[in-house]
Amino acid sequence: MPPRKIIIDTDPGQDDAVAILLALASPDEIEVLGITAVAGNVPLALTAKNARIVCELAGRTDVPVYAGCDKPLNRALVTAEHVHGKTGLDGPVLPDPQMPLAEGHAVDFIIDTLRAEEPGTVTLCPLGPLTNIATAFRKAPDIIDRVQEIVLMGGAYFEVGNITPTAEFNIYVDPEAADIVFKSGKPIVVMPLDVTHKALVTKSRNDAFRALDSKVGHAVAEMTDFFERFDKEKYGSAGAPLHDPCVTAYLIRPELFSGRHVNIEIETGSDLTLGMTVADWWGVTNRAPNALFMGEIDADGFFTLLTERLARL
Ligand SMILES: [Ca+2]
Repeated sequence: MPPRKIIIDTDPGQDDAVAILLALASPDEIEVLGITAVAGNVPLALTAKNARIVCELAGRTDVPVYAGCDKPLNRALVTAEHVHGKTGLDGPVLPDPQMPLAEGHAVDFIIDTLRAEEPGTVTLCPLGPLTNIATAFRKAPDIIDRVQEIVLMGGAYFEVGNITPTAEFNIYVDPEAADIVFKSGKPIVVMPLDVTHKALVTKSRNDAFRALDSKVGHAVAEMTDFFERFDKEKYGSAGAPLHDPCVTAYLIRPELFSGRHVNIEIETGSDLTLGMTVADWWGVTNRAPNALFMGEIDADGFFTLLTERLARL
């Protein structure tokens, strides 16, 4: 099997960084055609910079990084410095990137790539608000049919919300974009908080990153050290949830995850529940399933995979 071609759409973010590192460490399974930055955890200038910092950390300055949309489709940007720190990548001290941004807009890169590659061979991996993806779908509807699959981190059902009582951050920031993506008719795999809150970096798991005793191992350990302060205080959990790496881990070892094919609709109207992913988990409507919504993860298997792959960088 040739490696699966993907575009990573991202708002790094410490957990985005780990997701990207896992992909770049797995060339037998994953070919990263490019990385597209979007505004989310921090503003676009920082996410576009952080994506390049991560590529340089991995020694992969050949991967093009494009800057995309700097604000949601219809709304003001909401950011999450309270979780990720003011740079978005607080924790390790990493040098400013030397590699330049690729020329052109991320949305045009997504469109051009899908038009250039064989239909059904490119998977989109959104790790942030869905603004870039929705903008590409609106600007060039012909590319939707050419997408192989969308594997994204976002939403929640049993865990409900982390930025409001009922909404997960990525979907909340740009609910109109999420609505476009979930109505696209493409196969979608969703890694919601229900899964990612089970992917916790405990002390022993973080010690395993540090024990790699490499630049990448230390950087990841220091990122999760920073990241976990927020979650420990807020949820009393054992460590930081590694949200976004669930997406890239799924591409390598899908059997680590299980879920249900259900209908997902995005709340775009209510002020109270804006950005809620209304998942018909119990099949109580006749709305057609439009996503594989994950519910369980083999967390030990996930961290074993992650540590083994990060050791290759
Ligand atoms: Ca993210």
